[in-house]
Amino acid sequence: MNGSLTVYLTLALVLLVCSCQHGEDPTTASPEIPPEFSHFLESIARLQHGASVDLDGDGKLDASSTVDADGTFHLLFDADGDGTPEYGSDERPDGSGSSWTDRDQDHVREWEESHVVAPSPVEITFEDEDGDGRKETRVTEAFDEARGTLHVVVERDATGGGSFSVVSDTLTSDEQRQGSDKCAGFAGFPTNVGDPAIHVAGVSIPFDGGGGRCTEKAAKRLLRALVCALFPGEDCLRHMQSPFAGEILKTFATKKVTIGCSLDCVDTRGVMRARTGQMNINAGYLLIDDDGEVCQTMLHELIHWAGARHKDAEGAGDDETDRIYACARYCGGCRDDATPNLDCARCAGLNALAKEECGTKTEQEVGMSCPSYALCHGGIFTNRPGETCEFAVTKYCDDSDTAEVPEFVCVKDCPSDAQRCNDMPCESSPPTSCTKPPAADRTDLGSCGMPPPACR
Ligand SMILES: [Ca+2]
Ligand SMILES: [Ca+2]
Ligand SMILES: [Ca+2]
Ligand SMILES: [Ca+2]
Ligand SMILES: [Zn+2]
Repeated sequence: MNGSLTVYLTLALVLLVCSCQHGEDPTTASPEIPPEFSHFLESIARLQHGASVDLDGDGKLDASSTVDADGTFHLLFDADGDGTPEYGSDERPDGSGSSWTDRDQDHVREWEESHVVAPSPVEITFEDEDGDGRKETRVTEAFDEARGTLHVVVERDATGGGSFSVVSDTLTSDEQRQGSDKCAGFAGFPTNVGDPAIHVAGVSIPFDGGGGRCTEKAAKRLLRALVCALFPGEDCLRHMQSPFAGEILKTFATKKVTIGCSLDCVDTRGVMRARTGQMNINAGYLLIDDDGEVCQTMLHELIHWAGARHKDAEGAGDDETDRIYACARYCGGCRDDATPNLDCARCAGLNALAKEECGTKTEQEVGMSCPSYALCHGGIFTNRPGETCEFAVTKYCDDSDTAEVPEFVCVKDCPSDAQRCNDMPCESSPPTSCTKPPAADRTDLGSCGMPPPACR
């Protein structure tokens, strides 16, 4: 008991930053590491050996792990601390394994992933993309390590009969998927990855000495970004998108990554090679970007490290609007973010509770059918309901519909035989011979115009 406690404490301390060749005491926490983050790192160190931990220190356990005799690592992640996990993962020592998520805790999984490394790496993902409880999308990603290519086949089972048909089939370079399609992102990546280096959990940032290594200043900047991206970024992700958070947590507990500074692609801040654990950063951007930008770059690459890839054919993330970009911008500090509510809603995806907190707005739209009361009048005894009507529709900030029932506002057009008088005209209605004041337009940005939770 005492022995293992000592081992654990030593481990926890060694996991804190050490710039060992600079004469600093490696057992002293760097002042750049906030105490909450030290707690997070200690929790990860404990998870590596099998434990139940309270990652955010709110008094409720949120992650637990066990390690089998053969080294298989099992992780359960209960992001909201209510005792039911939303994410689970089994990772075998050979690098194969599987993960799942049940975002709404109804015991129906929305996302399941399994991966093997031999004879060549293949990852298969099933996902319920529309939240109807049925996983209709299957993505198969096959790596060819010799050629450095990634073959991605996206299939959909439209009818639910279990037969999948191919939606897209693309062959790209692995780097292209994970960040850059502009140039070879790993040219000049450091081959000497020894000390001096910053070590935080499985992350090492070798610095000074050239050869693609970061400068000490850049390394410390990246460490700050790492702290920012994981804490509170990881906390934000847990709330918004527990699959990303669970995968990052698993990856931190089971993998290593080395960060280099040799990326020199003009418009790319970072690239990630998840399977070999290499992240390459464009040091040029560190000179001009503020901390918020570096933070979101780091979180973006960590999401890739945890296995997520841009799913569109170009591998660019749909003009930087996909879930990876949205979550990295929103949870990565929410600074310099022109569209925080939109990013928040896109990051939340099918997580309706989190999406609601991003804000809602009202849009006035033409609806399917008018109410049955007779608001349009023609000749004597000709009283009819409207032909087309407008409704106030409550929407999320990404324009997706909420469950709220649209509210009738006004009659836009009356039937051809009842155009003498419109009792409740819209602002856009044609004039009638009796003059009624138009109903005020209900379009309102609502809480979509106010900062979402992570930006307050
Ligand atoms: Ca907790
Ligand atoms: Ca839970
Ligand atoms: Ca579910
Ligand atoms: Ca579905
Ligand atoms: Zn990316």
